[in-house]
Amino acid sequence: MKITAAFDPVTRIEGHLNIEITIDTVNGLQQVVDAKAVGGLFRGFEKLLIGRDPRDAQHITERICGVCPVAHGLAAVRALDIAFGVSVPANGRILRNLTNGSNFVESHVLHFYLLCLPDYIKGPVAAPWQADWDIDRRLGNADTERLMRHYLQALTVRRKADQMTAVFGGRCPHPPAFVPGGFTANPRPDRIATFAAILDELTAFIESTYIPDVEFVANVYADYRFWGRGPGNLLAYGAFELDDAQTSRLFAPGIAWNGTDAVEALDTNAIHEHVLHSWFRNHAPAAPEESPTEPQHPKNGAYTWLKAPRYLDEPCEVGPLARMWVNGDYRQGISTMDRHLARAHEALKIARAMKHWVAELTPEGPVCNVFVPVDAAGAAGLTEAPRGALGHWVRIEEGRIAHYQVISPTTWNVSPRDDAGVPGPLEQALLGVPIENAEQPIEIMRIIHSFDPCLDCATHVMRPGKQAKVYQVR
Ligand code: NFE
Repeated sequence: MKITAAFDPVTRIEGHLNIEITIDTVNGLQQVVDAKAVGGLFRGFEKLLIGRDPRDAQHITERICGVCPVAHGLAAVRALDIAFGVSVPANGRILRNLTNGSNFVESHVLHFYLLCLPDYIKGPVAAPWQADWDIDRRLGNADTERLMRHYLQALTVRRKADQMTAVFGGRCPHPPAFVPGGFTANPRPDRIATFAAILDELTAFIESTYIPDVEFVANVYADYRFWGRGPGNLLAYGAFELDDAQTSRLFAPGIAWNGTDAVEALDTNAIHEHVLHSWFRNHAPAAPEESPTEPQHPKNGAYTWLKAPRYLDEPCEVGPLARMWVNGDYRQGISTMDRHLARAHEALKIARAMKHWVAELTPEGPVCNVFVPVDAAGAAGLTEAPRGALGHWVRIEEGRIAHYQVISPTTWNVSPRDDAGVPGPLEQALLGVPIENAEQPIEIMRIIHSFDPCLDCATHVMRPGKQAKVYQVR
C-alpha cells in the first residue's frame, strides 16, 4: 500500500521545514519512493537590503539566523572587502577566524547532542524534544545514562563556546565586530587569555567526549553508514584564511564528484539558481550576482520557498562532510553516520587550529584597515558556515545596494527539484530508505537531521483521503 506522509514541521532543526514522502513496497521491502523538501518561510532579506547603505549589510544579514550569524557577518564583509578594495590586517583576519571557529564548535556540539541524539537514545518523553515512539533504540541503560549526562554537559559547552564568540565578537548571537577591512575588537591580553582558557576546555570535551560519543553511536547504528547518501557531489567554498593575501585556508575550496577522491578547482561562475519548482517568478537558471528574488505564491508545479542552487547544473551537498572530503581529512563514505563523524572530527580540527591562531594575535596591534565606500562595485563574499558553503553576492550602484543574493548551505542541501526535474540532495538521500514502521518512520528523521538543516517544531503524518494525522509530541 502506498502511503504519503508529511513531517510538518520537522522538529529539532532550526526554521520551518516540511518533508513529504511517499512510502511503497518494492521487492517486498517497505521503502521511500519519493520525497519533497518544502521550505515553509519566505526569507526575503535580499529584498529588504535593496537601497540600503552597503555598510549595513553585515549587521542586517547576521539576523538571517541566530545559529550561524557569524558566518553571515563574515560573508557580508568579505564581499565588502572586495567591493571597497580594502585588505585585512593579520589581527583582523585572525579575529574573524576565531569568532567564526568558536561558532562552528558551538553549532556542531549543539547539533549532535541536542538535535540528533534523541533520535538514537530513549530519554524522557517530553514535547517537543522526544516523541513516545516505540522504535529501534539499541542502547542499554548505562550507555543511555552516560549519553544523557553528556547531553547536559553539552549545554554548558555551548554556553562557553558562545562566550568565546563574544570575547572578541562583542556579543553572541549577532556579533557587531565584523567590518569591511577587518574587525573592531582589540585583542587585549586579558581577552586572549580568556579565549585560550575556554578553548582548552572545549578541545578537551571534543577529544574525550564528543568524538568518542559519535563513534560509539556510529558503531551501534552501523547500518546508517549505508543510508542517506544523496547525489555524492561534495562542494566547499573554503574558509579560515591562513595568510594576509587570503590565498591559503584551513579548508580549501573544491568539488568532488560522486564521492571520488579527485577534487576539482571551484569555478564560482558555474553556480546558478533554478526556480521552476520554487515559489519565485520563473526565469532561466541565473547566476547569483543577477538572479532576481521575486516571490510568486501560489505557482503551478512549485512547492517550496527554497531555490535550487546547482553547480554545473548538478545538485551538490555542502557541509562538514564536504569540507573534510575536499580537504582529504575524511573519506570513509557519504551517509547519515559519515556526516556525524566528519562533523565531530571537523570540530577538533578547527579547535586545534584556533589554539595556534590565538597565539598569533598581536595584542593592541591593528585590527582593521581604513576603507572608503564606493559608488559602484560588484563582489561575492564566499566562506563556510557550520552547515556548509555560504555566499553573499552584492552589487552597489550610486553608493547603495542595488542587488543582494544569499545562498545559504541549507539552500544547497534542502533544495527542491531543479529545472531538469532532478531532486535536491536531501530529497535524493531519502530515496530507497527502508521504513520499518510507516506509523513511526524514525529512519526519515535520522537522515534529515544528519544534514543539520536550518529551517523548525511538531510532526504530522498525512494519508491520502484521510484527515491529517497529527503526531503531537506530548
Ligand atoms: Ni541558520 Fe546557517 C549555517 C547559514 S544554514 S544555520 O551553518 O548560512 O543555511
